[in-house]
Formats: sequence, C-alpha cells, structure tokens
Amino acid sequence: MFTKAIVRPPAPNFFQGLTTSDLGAPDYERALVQHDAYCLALERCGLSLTRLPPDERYPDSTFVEDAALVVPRITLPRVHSGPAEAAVLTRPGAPSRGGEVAGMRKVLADSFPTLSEIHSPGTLDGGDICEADRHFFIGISARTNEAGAQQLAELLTPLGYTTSFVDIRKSGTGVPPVIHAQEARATFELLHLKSGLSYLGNNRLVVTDALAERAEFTGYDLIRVPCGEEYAANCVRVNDHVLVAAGHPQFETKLRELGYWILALEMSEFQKMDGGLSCLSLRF
Ligand code: CIR
Repeated sequence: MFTKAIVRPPAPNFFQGLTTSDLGAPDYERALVQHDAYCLALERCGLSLTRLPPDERYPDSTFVEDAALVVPRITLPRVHSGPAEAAVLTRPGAPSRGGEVAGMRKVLADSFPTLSEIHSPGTLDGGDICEADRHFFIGISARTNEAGAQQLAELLTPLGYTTSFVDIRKSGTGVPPVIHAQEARATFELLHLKSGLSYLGNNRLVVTDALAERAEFTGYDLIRVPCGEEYAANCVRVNDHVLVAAGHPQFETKLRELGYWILALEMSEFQKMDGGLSCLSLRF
C-alpha cells in the first residue's frame, strides 16, 4: 500500500518547460485545476500529500517523479506492505531539470536519513524506472544513460530487487523500423519508459504495441493499449484504484472488464508538456 505522495503544482511559467508535442501551449489555469483534481484523486486513494510550492526556477518541476525514486522495503508476501526503505535522488538527463533534485533532497531528507544519489556521468529520470514487485525495469532513453541505469541497478540489488534494462532509444535493440511519420510518437518517441509501460500488480503490465513484443516482458500478462490511445499507457495503480488519463474509452473499458476501479483524470495541459500521470507525483 502507498500511504504518501509528494506533489508540486506547476508554476506560471510551466509553458516554458521542455516539450516535443505539437498540441499547443498549456493553459495555466486549466493545468492548476487538473493538478488539483489529481491531488484529490490521490487523497481519495488514501494517500497523505506533501505539497511543495510551485517553483518558477524550473518550469518542468511539477513532474516530481523524475527527480527521485523511493524504493519500498521488500516484505513477504507483499512488496508494498512495509515502510519505504530507501530513497534515491536521480540525475535528470535534461540540463534544465538538474536543479530540481535539490528540492527533492530537502523534502525526502525528513523521511530518509540516508539518500542515495546518481553521479556523473550517469543520468537517470524517474520516468524511466518502472517497479514491478521485486523487479525494476530501467529504461535507457534520451534522458537515462547506461551509466545511470547501472548505478541504479547497483543500488537496488542489495535491497533484494532484480533489474533489467529496456533500451527505448531509436537505436535500441528490438525496436521495429518506423513506417509512417504519424506513428512515430507511438512507436519510437517514448520520452520515458513509463510513457509506454505501467505495472498494475499481479504480474500485469500495461504496454503500447511498440513495446509489447520486447523480450524483456516475456512471462508477464500484457494489457495492450488500443491503437490511438497510447498516451493512456502511463497509468498508475494506487492501492485499490488505477488512475488513468481521461479520454481513452477503449482502454478504460478494458481495465474495467479486468475488474479495476478506475479514476479517470483530465491531463490535457500536462500532455502538452510531454507529461503523464505518473510523473506528477512521487508515491511511497
Ligand atoms: C520533460 O520533458 O522533462 C517534461 N516536460 C516532461 C516530463 C515528464 N515526465 C515523465 O513522464 N516522467
């Protein structure tokens, strides 16, 4: 069970953050409303929130998940049943986001006397880290390099976790050639591993078609995100609920049929800045 989450609302200069999307500039007021609804949803799932103030120095700082990772203590038989064990400060791959880590250091230091860190030349974004019970998938992406992934793996192994790397770069192994320019985002241009992958528990992974054939996911039950609804692949299991981005009806139906309780959240303004549901909070 998760009991806590850290969130940070967007700052007024949120629109100056990094993005590759062609969806237009985000509407700040609407982003705040969507962020509030997101926070309420986490509270409805039973989490108590630490709300950090907006930080104009870093326009992408609302995406708190990228700057840190909290690793749950492994207790049998359920992984999430114990208190959090370790926290890792990441080293974001985008230079404009490096300063976000200091804020996370401050807030996590209250709960975690010892904070591990990723060091140069490693880079690591939280969006590339997908925990699946006792295993962590670590994406190698435009933001996370091999050195960063390796450092994280070395921190996780003594805690009892296994790890594997999933290369999602254009040159990564196992990625099929691009066919149509319009499909490029769905096939290649995952910003982070979790832009196309989520773990729901009970051996179930949500995947986009582009990732579904990857050998790394053999042995898992795969829930494929319907074509055209790829953005919904970044969903989040929070205790008894699954948070999903609103506007993906086929995917929602699939999850409901599998028995999940869904909380659908408007994410349009964050999607404009390449952000997904998971990156708006650090849960533990
Ligand atoms: C960025 O490009 O870094 C931000 N605009 C979006 C980060 C989204 N984070 C995530 O998916 N974990």
